[in-house]
Amino acid sequence: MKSECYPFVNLPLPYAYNALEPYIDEKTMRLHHDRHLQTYINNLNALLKENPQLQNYTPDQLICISGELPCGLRTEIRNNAGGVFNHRFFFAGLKKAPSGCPSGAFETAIGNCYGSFECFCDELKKAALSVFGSGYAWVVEECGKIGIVTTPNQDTPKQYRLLAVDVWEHAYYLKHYNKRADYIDGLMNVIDWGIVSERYEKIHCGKRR
Ligand code: MN3
Repeated sequence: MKSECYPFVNLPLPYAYNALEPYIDEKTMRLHHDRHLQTYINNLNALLKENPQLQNYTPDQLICISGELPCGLRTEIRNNAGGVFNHRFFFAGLKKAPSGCPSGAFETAIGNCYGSFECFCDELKKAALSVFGSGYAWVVEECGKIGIVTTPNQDTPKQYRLLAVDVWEHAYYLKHYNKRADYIDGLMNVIDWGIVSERYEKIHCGKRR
């Protein structure tokens, strides 16, 4: 879709800035979306302005081809296309509480891989806490199985992505200071398991990425 390519626009959040209160505060959401994500969009637009051969790629496609780019461009594209894709994916995976439970094939896969939703959530929290410095925890799918992985910086996992959890300090510092665990506990109330279940369902229909 053309609108997903250069020049990139910071699309509005799919909910109000205060929709995730009290778990994620309005001020954090405004800064995170309007400044942090906006900066990645501005940087990516500036990079692609200088590199018109890349202007027809989506952020996700830019991440995929970044490894083939010349050294000087590779890291900048990976960081900024990752910053755009990861933030959009993260925000789209959240909703106003109560945010529901896993359903359908995703619910079954969680049971098969983790025993219970509670055990799965514990593992997700552990992974989010284990990220050293800035990065993300992810729920991914690989070969029919659900997995939990982490990435540093704005890197994006190679597997099929189901959920991103942003653990950069800017995601929580205003409300929780340095207490990432408190942020993660709150975040678990606003994860949109319905959309995560839908993302998993799409794999079963063969519509990958
Ligand atoms: Mn962020």
